[in-house]
Amino acid sequence: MTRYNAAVTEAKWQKIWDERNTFRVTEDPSRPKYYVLEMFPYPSGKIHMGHVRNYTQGDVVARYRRAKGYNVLHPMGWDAFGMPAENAAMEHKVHPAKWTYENIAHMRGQLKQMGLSLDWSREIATCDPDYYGQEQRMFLDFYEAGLVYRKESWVNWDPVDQTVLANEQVVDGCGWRSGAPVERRKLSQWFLKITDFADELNSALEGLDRWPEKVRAMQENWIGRSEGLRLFFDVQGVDGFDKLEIYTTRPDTLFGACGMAVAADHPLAEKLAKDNPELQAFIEECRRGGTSEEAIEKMEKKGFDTGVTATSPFEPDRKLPVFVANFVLMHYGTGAIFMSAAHDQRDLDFARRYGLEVRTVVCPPGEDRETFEVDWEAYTGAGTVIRSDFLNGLDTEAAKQEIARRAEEAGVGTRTVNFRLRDWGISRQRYWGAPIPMIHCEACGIVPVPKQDLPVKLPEDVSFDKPGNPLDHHPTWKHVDCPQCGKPARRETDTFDTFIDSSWYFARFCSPKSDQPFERAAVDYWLPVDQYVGGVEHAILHLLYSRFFTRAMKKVGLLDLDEPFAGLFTQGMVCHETYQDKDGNWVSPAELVRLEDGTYVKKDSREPVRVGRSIKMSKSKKNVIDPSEIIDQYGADTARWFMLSDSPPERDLEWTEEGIEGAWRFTQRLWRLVIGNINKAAAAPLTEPATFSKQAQDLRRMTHQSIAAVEKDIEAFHFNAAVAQVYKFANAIAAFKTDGSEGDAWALREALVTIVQLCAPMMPHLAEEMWAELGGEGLVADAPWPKAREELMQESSVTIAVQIRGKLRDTMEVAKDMDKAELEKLALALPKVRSSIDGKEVRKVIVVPNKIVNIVV
Ligand code: ANZ
Ligand code: ZN
Repeated sequence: MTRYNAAVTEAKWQKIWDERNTFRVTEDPSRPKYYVLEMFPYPSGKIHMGHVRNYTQGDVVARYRRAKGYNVLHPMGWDAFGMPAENAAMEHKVHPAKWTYENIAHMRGQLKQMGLSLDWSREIATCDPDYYGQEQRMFLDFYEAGLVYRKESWVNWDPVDQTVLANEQVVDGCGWRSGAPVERRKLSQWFLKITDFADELNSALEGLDRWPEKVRAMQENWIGRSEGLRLFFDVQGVDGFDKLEIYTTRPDTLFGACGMAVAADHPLAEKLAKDNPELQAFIEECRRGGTSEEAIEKMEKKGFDTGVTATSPFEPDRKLPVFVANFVLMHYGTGAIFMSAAHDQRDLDFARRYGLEVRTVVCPPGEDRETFEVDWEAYTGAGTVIRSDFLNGLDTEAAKQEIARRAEEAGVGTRTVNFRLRDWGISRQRYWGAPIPMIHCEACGIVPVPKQDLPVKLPEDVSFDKPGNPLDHHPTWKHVDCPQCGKPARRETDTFDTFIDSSWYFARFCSPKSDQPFERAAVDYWLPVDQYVGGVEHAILHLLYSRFFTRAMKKVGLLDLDEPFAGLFTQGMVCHETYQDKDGNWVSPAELVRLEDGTYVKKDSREPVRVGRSIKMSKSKKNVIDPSEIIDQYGADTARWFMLSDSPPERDLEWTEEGIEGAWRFTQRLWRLVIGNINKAAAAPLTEPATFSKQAQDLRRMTHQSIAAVEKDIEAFHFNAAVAQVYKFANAIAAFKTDGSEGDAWALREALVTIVQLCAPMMPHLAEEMWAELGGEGLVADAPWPKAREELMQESSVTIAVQIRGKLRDTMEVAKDMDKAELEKLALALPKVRSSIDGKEVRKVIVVPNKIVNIVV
C-alpha cells in the first residue's frame, strides 16, 4: 500500500475544486441559504497561525452546511487599506499599492493551499476603486440622510508625523511610531452619527442570542447607557455665568456633595482662565494628556480650585467649591459634575487630597443609620438615604426618583438617558485610505462630490518624503473646480478611517461586481451572515460599526435589515512556548533541537535555552510557527486537524510539535484503515441485507452514533469533541474483523464511507482521495451529509455486573431494558454465582436494570 502523499494529493484536489467551480454559488431561492464568514485578513505579508485557525473553523462550518443541503456563501477578501502599507512606503520606498497587492497575491496562494471551500470569484480588496468608490457613494447617501457632519474636535496630534492618532496609537502619552509626546489639537473632522442609534444598538443586543455573552456585555459597556439627572446649580460671583448644569447618575447622594468639578474645556473654566494665568497653565497641562478614557483612567486625578462656589437647588445655603479637574470629560454628560466623596472612590480620593468634607449619606443594609461613616473606602452600593432632608429613610432607587421628581417640578432639572458612546470620527490624515468625497469651496462651503464623478481615486504619484499627509502635499490632486459654482476649490484631503471599509464588506460579498454598493436582491437573499467567526479583539469596534452601518444602510434604503451577524463565534489565540538564551534573547523554535531528555539547545552552538511559558505567537517573542512550513511538511489537512483537535475553539490553543505529529500520524492511519479495508468492503451487496451479525450490529451502532455526535458537535462549535469521536470511530473500524458475510461487508463499507464523510469538513483533501478510492459518486464535497438512523443507534444489549455482597463474581450479556425479575433469575442461575452461594440462604437481591445485580447472602 502506498503512503498518503499530502503534497501531491492536496494540490490535485484544489485544482479539481477550482476547475469545477465547486464552491461558486448564486442565489437560489429553492434552497435554504447559509452565509459563513470569517473576518477578512489584513494583507500584512503572510498568513499566520491565527488565520489558519480562524479560517479552518469557518471552513468546517461551511463544508458541513453544504453537506446538509444549504446553499452556502463563503467568500474571502482583503482589508487592504491602512498604515502598515504607508510605513512600508516610508521605510522601503515601495508604493503602498504595490506592497499591498503583492502581499495579497502571496497570501491568496497560502490560503488556497489550505483547501478552503471559498468562492474565490467574489474576492474583493477594499483598496480597489471599485470597492471604495461604492463606499464613497454610500457616504454621500449618509450625508444626504443627515448621518454625516463636520465638527471641530479634540484629537491626539503627533507633531513629528504630523497626523492625528487614534487613541490606541498613543502609547504612554507618545506617538506609537514617532515616540514624540502627543499634543491635543482642535481639528475639523468628519463624523458619522452613530449616536443616533445608541439606544437601538444597545437594546438589540438582547436579541443576538447566537453571540457570546461576553461580547454582548462588552458592547453594552461600550455603549454605556445610563439613566440620570441633569441638574442646574447656582454659581456665585461669575459675571454672565450663574447656572452650572451637571449630569449625575446618583442624585440620591446630592446632600453628600462636597464640591463641583468641570472639564478643562468647559466654558466656565475657559472664562475663568481669561484672567487667571495659573488656571490657564493648569488647563494646558490637562490638554497635554491623551484623550482616551483609558489615558484618563490611569492619570493622577488633579484639580484646580477656582475660588468660585456653587449651590445645589435643594441646599441654597451650602456653598460648594468649584474645581477644574483633569478627569472630567467635556464630551460626556454636561462636562460638569458634583462630587460626593463618601459614595464614589474617585471623589473620595479627591476630597482627601483637597481637604473637602466627606458626608456619608447612604447607609448600607445592616449598618446603623445613626453612626455609619465612610472613611477611606467609598460606599458605592445601594442602601438607605440618611442625613438628607426630605430623602431620609428612602432607599437609593426611591430617592433617585424623588429628587428627580422635585427637580423637574421646580424646573431645575430633567431626567435624561445618557450614552458613553460618541459619534464616530472618521477623518484620517493619511494617504492609504479612501478619499472622503467632499470639496471645500470658498463661496459655497462644503460641496459633496457629484455621484457621477465617483470614485474619487487616490493619485498614484505620491511622495512619502515629508511627514504629514501625502495627499495634502500632492502638487495637483486637491485642486478642483467647485461642482456648484465652478470656481477653484479644494478637495478634502483626509481619508476614511479603515474601520469604514470593514463595516459593510459582508454586504458587498453578496454581489461583489455590482455597480452599486450591492444588489438589493442579493443582500435580501444572503444577509444576515449566519455564522461570523473571528477574533475577540474585534468584539467592540468592528462589530459595533458594522451594526451601525447596517442600520444606516437601512435608513438610506439600501437594504432592510438591522443586524448583520446572526451568529458570532470568537476563537481563541494560538500560543507557543517561548525560548530565551543565556543573554535573555528570544530564540525561535526553528533555531532549536530537542534533546532526548526533553530540553532544547540551539542547533548551531548547542547552547541550552530556557523554556518559558506558552503565550500568543508573536514576532517580538519569536515564538511563531510559519503555517507555510507546516503545510509543506505535513499538508494542510494535518494542520487543520491539529488545530481542531487540540482544544475547544474558543480557548487558546497551544501549538506543539508532538501535537502536529500526532495529527500527521492519524492522517496516515486513517488512510491505511480505509484503503486496507476496501477489498473486504467490496463484498457488500447492492441492497442492505436483512440480517447482521452481532459485531456488524455493533459497528453500525458506532457508525450511526458517530454521525449524530459529529453533527451535534460541529453545530455547537465543539470541533475537538467531533475529532475525538472520529478517533473512537476509527478504533472501532480497526478492531472489526469481518467474517466474510454480506452483512459484515455491508457494515464495513458503511463505516468506511461514513468516516470519510465525517472527516470531510475537517480534512477535505484526504477525504476526497479516500472517497474516490471507495468509488464514491462525484466529490465528497458535494455529497449529502449521512443520515444518523435512530433505530441503529440503540444499544441492543447491555453488560450486567453480578456481585455477591458487593464483590464482582460474573457478568452477563442481556437484552437492554430487561426487567428486574428476569435479571434476578438469570443472575442466580449463573454457574459461578451458584457455586459462590454454595447453598447459603439468599437474603436479598438488589437489581439496577441495565447495570448491576447484587446478591446478599
Ligand atoms: C455624582 C455622583 C455621586 C456620581 C456618586 C457618581 C457617584 P455613568 O454611569 O458612566 O453615566 N460624571 C458625569 N459626567 C462626567 C464627566 N463628563 N466626566 C467624568 N465623570 C462624569 O457615570 C455617571 C457619573 O459619572 C455621574 O454621577 C458623575 O458622577 C460622573 F456617589 O454624580 B456622579
Ligand atoms: Zn463653489
